[in-house]
Amino acid sequence: MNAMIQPRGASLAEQVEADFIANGAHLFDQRLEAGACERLLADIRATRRFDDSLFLSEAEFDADPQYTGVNPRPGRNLLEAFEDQLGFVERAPHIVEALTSLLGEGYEILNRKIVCGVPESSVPPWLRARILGNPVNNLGAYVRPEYRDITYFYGIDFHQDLIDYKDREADFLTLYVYLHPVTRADAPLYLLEGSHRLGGAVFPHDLTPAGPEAWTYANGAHGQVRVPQRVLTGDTGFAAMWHACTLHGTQPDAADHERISLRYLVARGAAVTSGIDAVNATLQGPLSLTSTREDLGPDGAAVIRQNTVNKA
Ligand SMILES: O=C(O)CCC(=O)C(=O)O
Repeated sequence: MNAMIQPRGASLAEQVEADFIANGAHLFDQRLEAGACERLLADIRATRRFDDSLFLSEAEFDADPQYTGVNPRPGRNLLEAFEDQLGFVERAPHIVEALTSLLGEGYEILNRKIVCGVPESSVPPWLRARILGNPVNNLGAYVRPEYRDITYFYGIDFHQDLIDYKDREADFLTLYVYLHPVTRADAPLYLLEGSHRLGGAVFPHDLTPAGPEAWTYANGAHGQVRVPQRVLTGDTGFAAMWHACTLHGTQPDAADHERISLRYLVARGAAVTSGIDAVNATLQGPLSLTSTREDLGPDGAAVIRQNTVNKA
């Protein structure tokens, strides 16, 4: 990422704020402790087989399709079982410094969960045929209820994390951690640098290819920008955070094994003002949306079939 040039000796806090203003994201140079990542990963992997046994049969699904309420929630979130192992993320001094700089003292974890990129070999053929071309392939609807304590993706098109927070101001960010090496084949995050500048926008987004690894992104009356695409490959313990309006997505996992990551949403808490205000003051679009998406029908099933990140 083209980090904004800072004077020599700029603190991490200054660098993080400058990166959020310029790019809508900060990639940490310092990795989280590899041993702690590996132990947590082994414990997660020991809870289930990440193969087609995760899924309902087509007949079971069709008997009672449930598209909503299928993500982890309090009381059904595997990360709760590993709470006492999360200090390597939540108390890592550089993570705390970065979060405090943007969100102020007393920041609040809104949500934390395990996210799995499911490889093609684990997705039953009937399901692959059904979801082909969908923009959001969160597979929760098709997963057996006892396994819905993790979020499973078979790719998700470019979106803002504001998508799940209608009427909420973009006063939060996403912190994302790789628990093992992630190559281009392991469903790495694709992040569009600087896309946050146009503020909140309704999903799906107006993106046109603009040369290799770049897009022209438009948000109606709020303008148009050329945004470089950054593919977040990284080693065990790689961590990044991005603004709630930064576009990002993943392609289906092309490896022969699942990709397992941690995803946190962290919001401003008691602080009245914090670095995020300085970032948000630079946006030229809305800070909140009354409606965030138009890809779903009333039952939560996809009605728009298009996918941009898969063409990246
Ligand atoms: O992990 C993934 O494949 C996608 C994660 C993501 O974009 C999200 O949860 O917002």
